[in-house]
Parts: sequence; structure tokens; C-alpha cells
Amino acid sequence: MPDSPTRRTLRLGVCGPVGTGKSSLIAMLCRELADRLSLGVITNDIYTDEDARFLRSAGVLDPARIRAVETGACPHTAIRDDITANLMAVEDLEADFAPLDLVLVESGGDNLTATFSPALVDTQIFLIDVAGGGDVARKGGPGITRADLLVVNKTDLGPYVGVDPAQMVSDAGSVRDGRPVIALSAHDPASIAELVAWVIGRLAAHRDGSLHPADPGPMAPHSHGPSHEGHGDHDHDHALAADHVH
Ligand SMILES: Nc1nc2c(ncn2[C@@H]2O[C@H](COP(=O)(O)OP(=O)(O)O)[C@@H](O)[C@H]2O)c(=O)[nH]1
Ligand SMILES: [Mg+2]
Repeated sequence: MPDSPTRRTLRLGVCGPVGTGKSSLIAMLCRELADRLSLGVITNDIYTDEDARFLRSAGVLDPARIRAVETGACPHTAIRDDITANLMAVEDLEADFAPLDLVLVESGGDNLTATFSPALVDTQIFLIDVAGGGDVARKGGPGITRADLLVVNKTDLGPYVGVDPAQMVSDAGSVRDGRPVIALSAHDPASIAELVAWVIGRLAAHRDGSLHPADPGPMAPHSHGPSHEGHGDHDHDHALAADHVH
């Protein structure tokens, strides 16, 4: 049953390991969408505002609509455990440029375990890239398996790094239980159109009340050996650990 229609800004998170192309993807979306949607961007860097400066200098959006959160600590924390600084930045941006259609939130580059809290973003993209190795898609983790969209980026580099992007997409698809995967390259207009169509689809679903934020969860699916009784070596919330087998 859809909720009632909303004009509230759609908050879209972009996360994934350092260098996979998060800032570039956000610049791409601004370039493609800024003339038809009212946009804002929040970046997260650990010690600098480098990403915000890169995006401002890309000239794809009014620089005032791009704000940096300096996390000062593990970037994972600021998008999941204590989202206060990010939430305040998003809310300030939405108030200053109301009505915004879409706010893009870039996570600080982290490893394969980081995903956004659904209290911060309505929907999220996880990025990996072919240059990181063809086996990354099979390594799993909550972003790869359960983000709303998985992007396998930089497919143009496949021949240079000995990776078959189609195989990587197929490996990723097999761990995602039907959730979408897009093979993306900044040099492939058809792939950019596919990404833009996915974002427009999420915005439409958000507006008609049929988008329900899902938590990819901090835990990758895993199982314990038969002798492992009290989870002595780690604590976690089983409600968040889908596919958790004991
Ligand atoms: N060849 C290629 N390089 C890309 C592509 N997308 C991003 N890059 C490059 O990858 C590097 C890291 O990108 P960036 O967006 O800063 O990654 P981030 O750390 O995830 O934000 C930069 O040098 C980009 O120019 C792509 O589709 N193809
Ligand atoms: Mg970046």
C-alpha cells in the first residue's frame, strides 16, 4: 500500500570504496539533471572538503548548493551510527533552496562494509569499479548485496586491467536477489542514460508514496559454526542481519 504522495526532497546516498567514482557519478547526475530538477549535494570527507571543491569546480551546479561535512573520523560513523552532522547539513540545504527535488549525499570513501542509515537517505547507490578487481562483485557485503542500486563503474577500463565487465555484472547480479545492477562508464552515454532513468524512477516512486527506504544493514550475511553458542566475539542486532544463519 503506497503512503500518501509527497513533495519532500528525495535524499539519495552514494557510497562505495575510495576512488570508485562517487564524486564523478554525482557530477554526472548534476550535469544530466540540473536543468530539469532542483538539486543539492552534500559531500563527506574525513579531513578536507576536497570532494566539495572538485564538484564546485566541475561547474555542473551552483556552488552554493554543494556543502561539505568534514567527518573527522571514520566516514562510516557519520552515515550510519551518528548521522546528526549529515542530517543537519541536508536539512539546512533543503531549507535554503526550498523546494529541492533531489539531494545527493556522497559518503566518505570507505570499505565494502559501509552503507547509509535509512534515517539519512531514502534510497542508496553502492559503487564498485572494474579497476578494483573482477572478484570484488563476488566478495559481497551489505552494499553489494542489498543497496537499492549497484553500479559497476569504469567499464571502459576493463581491457586495461584484465577484467570482463559483463562477467562482473553477472557475478554481482547473482548475489543481489533481483536488485538492479548498472554497468557504467563516463564514456558510455547509453549507460549514463540508464543511471539517469533509475534516478528518475526512484523520484517518481518517492513522490507517489511507493518508495519505502530499505536498510541494506551493517552486516553481511554470514553463518556460525555449530559450536558457536553465545556470539562471544561480536555483537549485532539480528533484526538487521537478513539471511543470518545459525
Ligand atoms: N576511466 C574512467 N575513470 C573514471 C570513471 N569514473 C570516474 N573515474 C576516475 O576515477 C577517479 C576517482 O573518481 P572519484 O569520482 O574521485 O572517486 P570517489 O573517491 O569514489 O569519489 C578519478 O580519476 C575519475 O576521473 C569512468 O567511468 N571511467
Ligand atoms: Mg569523492
